[in-house]
Amino acid sequence: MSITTIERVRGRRVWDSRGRPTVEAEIELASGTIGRAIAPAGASTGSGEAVDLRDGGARQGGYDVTRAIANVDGDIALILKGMDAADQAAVDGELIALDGTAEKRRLGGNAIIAVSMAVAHAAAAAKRVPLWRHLGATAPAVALPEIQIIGGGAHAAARVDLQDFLVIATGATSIVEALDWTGEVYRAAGEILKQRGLLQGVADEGGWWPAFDSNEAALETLYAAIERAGFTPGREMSISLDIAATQFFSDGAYRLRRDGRDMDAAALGAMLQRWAQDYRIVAIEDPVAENDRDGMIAFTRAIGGRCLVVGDDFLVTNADRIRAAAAAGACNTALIKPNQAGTLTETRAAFDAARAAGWRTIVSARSGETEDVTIVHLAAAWGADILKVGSFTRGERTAKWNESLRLAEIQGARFTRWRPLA
Ligand code: 2PG
Ligand code: MG
Repeated sequence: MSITTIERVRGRRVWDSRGRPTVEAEIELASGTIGRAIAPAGASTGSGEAVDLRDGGARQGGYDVTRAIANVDGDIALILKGMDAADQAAVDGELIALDGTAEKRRLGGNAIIAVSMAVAHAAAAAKRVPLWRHLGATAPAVALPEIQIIGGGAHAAARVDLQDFLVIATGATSIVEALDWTGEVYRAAGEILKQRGLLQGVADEGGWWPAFDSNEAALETLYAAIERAGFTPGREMSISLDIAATQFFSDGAYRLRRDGRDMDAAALGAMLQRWAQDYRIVAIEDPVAENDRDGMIAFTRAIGGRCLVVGDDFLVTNADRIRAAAAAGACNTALIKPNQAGTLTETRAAFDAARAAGWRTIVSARSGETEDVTIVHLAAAWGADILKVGSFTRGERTAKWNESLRLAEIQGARFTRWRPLA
């Protein structure tokens, strides 16, 4: 027995930023050290993701997680007791084998990812090192933030069809500067929306939720907000978009309700290309529906090296899918969400596959989040290019940005600046 031998595993029912129950896993080691982690949850989920196991029925709108918690307390606790928390690959291998399904539908991806991450936290605590160091880095690499200013799609009752209107501080030389500038743009956007009488509230991830007449009006407003804050779009502060196109794809067409238009992939792609040029957009996520492989290849080819083409629902943090997409020329950037993969080991494999393909990497939170900051440490340990965590407000978001600020103060820390593709 060593200080990192797992003594006890238990689940706790805690709450997320949408007011829904979620799974916290707690691992106690022989040394008495404890590690905890909480599963996040998506709203615009890809069909290939690890399954988020919910109770169904009437309680908590069907979102309760008592079955997932019971799996942590039962089968998972039984199999992990006595294992070494420092051997993440072995722990994750057992979790995958115990579940036995490709989608982690038996134990629940939410139960498994919470346990997988909590094991890493426990091992780090036993070694008395921060998580980023336990994960193998000698100094943290603080990722460039990608921050939502305006929310739409599934996160804002489809008030606009597109899901995220974000900014990336492409001219920033430090995390402090990147967050300062984002704060100015967030405030400027709020002022513009208030003046125009468009403000309604905030979307699921904390971005402004306005009443725009069209999707492009949201883009124009964000462009204006960057200028009002004293920056040049495409220079210091640039726009990025998460189209989340699966959400408005039905019966063979992309249906932009806000614009009163139905489009095919080619027309949608042509519109996005025009926007990319007119609004100096530097990254576009899920520009086509999750199963539209040909559309993704065509879009990636057409936009060339001018823009990050990010696969989220299209890749679902799956190493095999990333390799296949890279071979086919679809996407040039992977969104990395641990709960899509289900274990830390599989998340790392997806990250490595993206790197091996010469792609950029974006470690990402979900729309349903908590105070858990594990992803900030993953990004810092692995050297992700970008960290995407929703907006600039609300505690579950600021928990991550503030942790980034702390990591940046550590001796030897580096900030990952924007690098254009070509
Ligand atoms: C996304 C995420 C975060 P969700 O689509 O990238 O913005 O949303 O967690 O709902 O999938
Ligand atoms: Mg997305």
